[in-house]
Amino acid sequence: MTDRSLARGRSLVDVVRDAVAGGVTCVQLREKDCSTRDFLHEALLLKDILKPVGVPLIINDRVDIALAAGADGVHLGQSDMPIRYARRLGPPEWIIGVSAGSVQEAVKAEEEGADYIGASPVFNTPTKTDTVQPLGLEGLRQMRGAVSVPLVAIGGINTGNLKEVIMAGADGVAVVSAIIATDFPLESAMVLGSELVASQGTLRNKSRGHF
Ligand code: TZP
Ligand code: MG
Repeated sequence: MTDRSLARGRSLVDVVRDAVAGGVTCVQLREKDCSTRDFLHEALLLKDILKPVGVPLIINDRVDIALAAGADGVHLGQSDMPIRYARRLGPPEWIIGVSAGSVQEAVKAEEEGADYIGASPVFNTPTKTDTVQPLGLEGLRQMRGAVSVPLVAIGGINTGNLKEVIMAGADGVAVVSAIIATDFPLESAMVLGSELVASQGTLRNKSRGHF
């Protein structure tokens, strides 16, 4: 997930290129303070670098921008367009994700056909302060038990807590500051990626009863 204000003057294209070189598998363009025209422009720039390498581009909040830019999908919050209307507008293959801050919201999003759920926020984070009460690991575990679509954990995730987030049932993580606000986004993405793979390995061994 992007946030220009944390990119320390570097262009989003540069940071995203580095993040992808470091192993990021999906990019969500998140713009809160820019015009529609600038948002679209940024989406088109990112699409140009992501399409050739097969990394999906998801647009946060805005179905219109996602459509206009030919993005791979849209991420909807609880006050954005309801998923069935977004489905009606977008191509059938669109990836539509929904943020859920509670088990009820997650169950509803799954029933409505979300392709993945953003478990949001897992921890408190200075990157987004207008959030509901964080789920914590226990809330994430409960959400995991209630839905079967992929759960992407969001909010305050870094190399120090990624493992426990995966152990609590997240299929993946979405980060802003842990990549974009660092000195070396490429290396940060690599470290997060290897931590993710290692955590998934631990989880597999655990579920096979190896320890
Ligand atoms: N939604 C819930 S928390 C959050 C969003 C977009 C921000 C996550 O940012 P960070 O820096 O990874 O905590
Ligand atoms: Mg939103």
